[in-house]
Amino acid sequence: MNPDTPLQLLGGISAREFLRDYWQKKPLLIRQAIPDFQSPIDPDELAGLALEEEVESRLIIENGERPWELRRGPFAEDEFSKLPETEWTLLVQAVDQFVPEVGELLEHFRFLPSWRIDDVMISYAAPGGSVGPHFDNYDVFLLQGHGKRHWKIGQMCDTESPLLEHADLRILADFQGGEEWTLEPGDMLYLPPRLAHWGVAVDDCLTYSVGFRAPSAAEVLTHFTDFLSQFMSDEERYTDADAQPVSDPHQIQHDALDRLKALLAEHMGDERLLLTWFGQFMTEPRYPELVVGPELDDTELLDSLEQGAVLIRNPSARLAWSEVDDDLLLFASGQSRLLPGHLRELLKMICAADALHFDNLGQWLADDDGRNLLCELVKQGSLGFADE
Ligand SMILES: [Mn+2]
Repeated sequence: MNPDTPLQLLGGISAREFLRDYWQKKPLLIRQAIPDFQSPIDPDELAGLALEEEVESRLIIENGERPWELRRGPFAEDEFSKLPETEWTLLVQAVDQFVPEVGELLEHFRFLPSWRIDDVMISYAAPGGSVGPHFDNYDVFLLQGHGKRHWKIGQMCDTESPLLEHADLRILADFQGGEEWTLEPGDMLYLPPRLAHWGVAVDDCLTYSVGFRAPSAAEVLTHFTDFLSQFMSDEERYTDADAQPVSDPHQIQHDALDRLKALLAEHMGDERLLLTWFGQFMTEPRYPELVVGPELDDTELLDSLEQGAVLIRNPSARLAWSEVDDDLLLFASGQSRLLPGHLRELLKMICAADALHFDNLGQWLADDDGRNLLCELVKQGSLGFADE
């Protein structure tokens, strides 16, 4: 993709301009980001998903049993019929994993790394429905799917920003409204992290939130050091073979800190392990129980493909790749695999994985490493056979 091509999705600016001027910096309203957008899912289908055990859903009722009542799914069918006429919202997470047409929307966002994308949450709101003024720690693109929603943006927030007292929701006690817009189907609003926003349904409305993910600094440190510690022996310790006589035995001298810093730097600076950890961490699936595959061997895989089977990425799987020296690393749903450099084009195909079949896999099926990799990914559940 040429980063300088003007994109309709971004209101006619290029990916390069968007990243330079807006990404993580300031909001952008895009009228008709997806012209004539027809929501691939309707409110009834969304409510249907919220009945399912494996789907994460929430209901927020502004004037429920208490203000901003939160209920968690899965819901029973009759729960929806008992709701008031107005001022409630149903939120369903990761709809992209359950409805392929919703997953396809993510194709529009290929100018950003796929491992930064979290999920497509869809919310349905009755007239007047909202989840209150709030801020998120993530970037989000809010695409209007059906009906109209009125958005107000406010101030930049942080952990000090006062919130209403609520056990589960982070609703701002103080919203300093700025610009506001009414979004219609196909319109989209980009919001950077920590910008206060408040969207209220004008009529029955569906809003798609394409959410991004970024690990917190605390997560990076705790998870990476946990990962590193698996490779360390108990014998490797703080050492001070260079110690000098001390004048006061109770004082911790700064040379001790220097030795600690050297020990930390040696391990934290291991780029290969950092990359391995990061790729594994960023491809961990949201729902690992949905990434499981069948027992299969090379021959069975080859037979299936010869008979016309098509492999696609499991919508619950996450894939990414990188390079180390002359080798390649494939990250698949929290696992990593070191692979020979000649598989580069296959890795790219697998990660894009719209459809892998006998014809486009061609030579790779004759390559032992390639065939073996495909087989392992099917067994792991990251790739699966498309339904006929
Ligand atoms: Mn939000």
